Amino acid sequence: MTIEAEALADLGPARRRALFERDAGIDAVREDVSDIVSRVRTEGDAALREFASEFDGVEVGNIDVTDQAERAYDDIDDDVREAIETAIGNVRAFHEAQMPADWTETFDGRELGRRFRPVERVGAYAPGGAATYPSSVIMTVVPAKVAGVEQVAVATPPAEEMHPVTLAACHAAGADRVYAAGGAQAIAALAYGTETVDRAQLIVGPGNKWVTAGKAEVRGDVEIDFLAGPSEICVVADETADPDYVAADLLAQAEHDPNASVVAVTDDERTADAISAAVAAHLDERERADVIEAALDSDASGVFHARSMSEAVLFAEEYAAEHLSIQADDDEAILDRIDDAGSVFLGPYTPVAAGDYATGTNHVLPTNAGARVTGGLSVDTFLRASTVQRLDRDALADLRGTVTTLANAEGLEGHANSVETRFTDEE
Ligand code: HSO
Ligand code: ZN
Repeated sequence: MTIEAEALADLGPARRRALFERDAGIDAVREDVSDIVSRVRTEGDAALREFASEFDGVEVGNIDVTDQAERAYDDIDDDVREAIETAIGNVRAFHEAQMPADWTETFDGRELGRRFRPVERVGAYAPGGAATYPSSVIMTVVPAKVAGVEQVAVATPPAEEMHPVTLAACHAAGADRVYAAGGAQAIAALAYGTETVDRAQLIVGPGNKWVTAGKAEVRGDVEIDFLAGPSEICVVADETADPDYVAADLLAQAEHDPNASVVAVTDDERTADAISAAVAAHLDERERADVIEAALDSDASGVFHARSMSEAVLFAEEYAAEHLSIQADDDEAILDRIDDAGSVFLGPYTPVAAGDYATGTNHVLPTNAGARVTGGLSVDTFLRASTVQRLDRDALADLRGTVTTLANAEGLEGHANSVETRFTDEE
């Protein structure tokens, strides 16, 4: 198949909607997911086993597979263990650098501060099945541990034999529990608890449309990070970009999921044609060509040429990609004009795959234009901030009139009195 380059100016409203209001199939499964969640909520482990048999074709023995993780770590190939440790080291360093410090500031007898404390129990989802994601274990567990979370549980789909590298990554990253549970049923188990699965206070991690719809369903009863659905990439390129590099990056993210959305936009028509040709030329070389082809076929994917870099930049801003790759001469000037992006990859030697595994940045990022309102997973996800204050008598006297006036304006005389009573000996 070929993916023809298209002019941005020719896109109709339906196509623009498909590109800018991506739903990645989530709406279509909401009803089924709602049933799955309520079954797990009422039937616990029995429902988890039944869904494992129905959806994963696996008769699950132990749902808690924590004890397999250490063995898997010892048994995997040395080069895989080393790669896991290198990735963990880089992710840990980047997230340690983000840790906020408690602070207090005193002025005019008013002491004000903020202190950060970790959430206690976190559930992390690591996709499995069509593709397995030990790297997602690293991206969720390591930041949680850096933030100081005591109990981190990983849920990952069951299999006749659990994926050894995922299990090894759980051990290396410091997961406290590992559950063989996948899909919306795993999210429900983490949200409400079962006989085996401990209830989490916060659920994080990426997933397919079932997992993402599951997180949307339980949100409210439990905290979630954000909706991190099928992968997306937007490459902004100029005529200096190497079309083969751009095509390789599009094909890479497309192999995640038939619902992945991959776009490239350039101000140069010849570059757009060259990227399209490179995509067509290399598609068949990829092992997961069938998944890639489905993603490329979607109305939410495409290669576009704009009449100017400004038009290309506007497109990228509106698209609000999970991954924004800028392969252009003046990449920083382009980046200066784009606010909405989950994670940004600058220059020809920064493929998104480098951040997926090893630069140290987090790969759990908002999709479906969530980047308009939130960033990706970070230590902040796992911390809550309390504010702290102390006033001396003079400082309260300074605020006395303000508080009393506003309290009375709200008809809350008791609030006013709680201040006034501290000054009665003066009158
Ligand atoms: N690109 C995915 C993360 C991933 N890639 C995991 C490879 N493995 C979502 O950011
Ligand atoms: Zn990826």
